[in-house]
Amino acid sequence: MKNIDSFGHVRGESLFVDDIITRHDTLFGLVFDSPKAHGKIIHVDYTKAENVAGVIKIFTCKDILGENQIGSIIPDEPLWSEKEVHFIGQPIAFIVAESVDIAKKAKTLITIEIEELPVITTAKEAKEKRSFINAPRTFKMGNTVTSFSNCDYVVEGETFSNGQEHLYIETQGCYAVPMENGNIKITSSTQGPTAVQKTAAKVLGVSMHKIEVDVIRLGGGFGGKEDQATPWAVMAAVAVQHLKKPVKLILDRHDDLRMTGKRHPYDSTFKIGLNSNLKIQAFEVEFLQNSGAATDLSPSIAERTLFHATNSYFVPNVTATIYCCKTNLPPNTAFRGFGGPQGMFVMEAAIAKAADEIGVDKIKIQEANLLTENDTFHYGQIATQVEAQKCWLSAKEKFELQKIEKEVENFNRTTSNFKKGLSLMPVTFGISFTNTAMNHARALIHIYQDGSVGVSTGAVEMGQSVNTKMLQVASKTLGIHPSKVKLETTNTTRVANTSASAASSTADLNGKAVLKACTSLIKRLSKVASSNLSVAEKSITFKEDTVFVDGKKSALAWEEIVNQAMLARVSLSENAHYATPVIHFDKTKEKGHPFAYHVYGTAITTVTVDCLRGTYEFDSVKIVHDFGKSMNIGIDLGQVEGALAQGIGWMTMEEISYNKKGQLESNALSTYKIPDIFSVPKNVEVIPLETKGNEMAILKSKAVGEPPLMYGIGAYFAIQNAVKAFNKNYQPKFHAPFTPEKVLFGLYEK
Ligand code: LUZ
Ligand code: MOS
Repeated sequence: MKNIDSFGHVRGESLFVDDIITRHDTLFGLVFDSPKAHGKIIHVDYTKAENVAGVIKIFTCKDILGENQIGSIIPDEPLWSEKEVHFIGQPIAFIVAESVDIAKKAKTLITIEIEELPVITTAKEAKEKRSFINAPRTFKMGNTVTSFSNCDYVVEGETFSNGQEHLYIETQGCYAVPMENGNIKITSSTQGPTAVQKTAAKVLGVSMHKIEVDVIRLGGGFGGKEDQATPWAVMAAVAVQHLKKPVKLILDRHDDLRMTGKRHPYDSTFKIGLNSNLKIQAFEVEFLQNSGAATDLSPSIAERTLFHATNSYFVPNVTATIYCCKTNLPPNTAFRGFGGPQGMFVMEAAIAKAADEIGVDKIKIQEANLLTENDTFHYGQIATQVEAQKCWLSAKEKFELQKIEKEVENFNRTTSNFKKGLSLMPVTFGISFTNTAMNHARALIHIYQDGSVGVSTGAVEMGQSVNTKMLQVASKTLGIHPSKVKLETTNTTRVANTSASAASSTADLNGKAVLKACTSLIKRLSKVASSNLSVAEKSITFKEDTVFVDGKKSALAWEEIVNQAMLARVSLSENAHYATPVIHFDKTKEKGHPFAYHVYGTAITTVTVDCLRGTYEFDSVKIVHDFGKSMNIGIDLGQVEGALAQGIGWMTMEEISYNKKGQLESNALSTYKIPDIFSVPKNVEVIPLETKGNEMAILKSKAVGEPPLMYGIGAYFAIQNAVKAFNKNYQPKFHAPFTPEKVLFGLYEK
């Protein structure tokens, strides 16, 4: 089945926040933000700006009737700065005017005096100055110290992975409208409708029921709208509370790039110990996460880094520590993979360095240490239904790895100005919010009396096609044609207390709730059909828009049974709640069973490096991926391809740059390069792993949003191998992204 948004998207008919037809009295907002990365606000003069014709009001912290606080995990982030600023782009005030142009003009007339304080931009610097968000955390299994002394090889090193801009096509935005009795309706481009509702209520000083949040769909989220869609919606809501007029705020691209946080850069150090049989005995790693100026989701992201510190490998002795380092950058935030990719990059670097020092192929070490059934993860979970080796071995076999290796060897022997590099990248990714309490969702289903169906869930559609999957679950469970099912907007008045659409878990959590609600409805309708047809209830099933008895089609159509239920005064609506069973985690011991299941896969990447220019092209990425029993292979393949391109972008070309003053230098698409159609691999092949699927996944179709991003890490090591093939003296830097400039330096370093 096609994504149900396909037609609307290509015809330009799909609605995003900025497409909503606005009320005639709508006002427009613009954020006034800090020009300095750290300092005390001495004075701000708004008078000239306020006098511009068409400026209605400039809001500051003084206008907040509730709390000036938007921090979700730790309350350390004001909506509008009061006395200090902590990053360039930090909101200080909110100009509301009759048009965006008027607001822009007013903004240029605001003058601000700031007494500057020292600026920290890197995690290393923050650690030296002991500038942290919270206490460090350590996950531990076995004893690395004693284990290292028994190892045949012990290798140490350090790595850096840079941040990443989300670059959703639709920038952050919202439209807030006053309703009656002081209620406010906010249409927001958020992954977390409840986060917006809760924070708006807190800042406005009203109850949550006063705030309705509606989400139609997002033009991309990637984690950038899990927490960071909230401030804009709340600003507009504060203005509505005072002005009693609708207020729209859409960030332009420059404002969005400057003011929002990104994927966290990480500085890491590792120590890995192996035996002569290439088995990894011990792994120690210290991650310095550049968290930015406020907590945001950083501690949760740090937690996922620790969970994925050993990627797809079994390591009996592990000590993994992370520091959330407070710097003067915009608060860094969720980004597809949520700290997992940063952790896995270090593990892959450690194995690559060990391979170099031992003098074996990295692939040999990887293969010798892949997870197997009943291995214990360092966080206590026992690995079951493990597909790590199966993915790896079938990738090797189906894509004829030996042949690829020969081709690369031959090419490199016979060509001098170009070199090829090859890498294998296994991925193991845990599915569930690492915070157990967040793993729940609800669905509200109405069967209308004509037999058509409306489905509301807590899932936010952001291009990942979750609505299509929800529709498939409903249509399959009710046994009716997909055209009879409509997905409603995501709205806090219909489905409350939602977790953000995140953690690759949205289809599982909300899908299970849809399944439960539809199953209850079918039970009710079966009862009606059983008395109508005078047959036993359990002989009844629903298929092909018809009631079936003992597997045979009856004359009773879906519409007819719905109508009869209506006449019999049977409820045609159902609300169901799903909470993932089994999972738990004890933070005092850092042990438990946090994930419903894991997703596995292996990617084989080959690249050709132009050794005169330092540029490169990816010949192919060949993947065996564990989809479980995919419920929609077209959509799932799309997720793999998109995630792969995004992962390759992070590892090779997307280079975020802040100067020493905390100013974003890569502040436009002319200085920040993301993969385009010319830079994605020429050939991407994905073979679904043959497997039974997992009961905890919706219809046994495994979560697919984030795991394939980490195949992109293979791109880094493929390039590294090509550079090594050209320059035997090259010392790997493990410093991502591996841009053409860095490749060129590598090719010619002595
Ligand atoms: N968001 C979150 C996530 O709040 N918790 C998670 O564990 C998570 N994992 C991946 C992506 N977003
Ligand atoms: Mo996320 S990184 O919003 O799943």
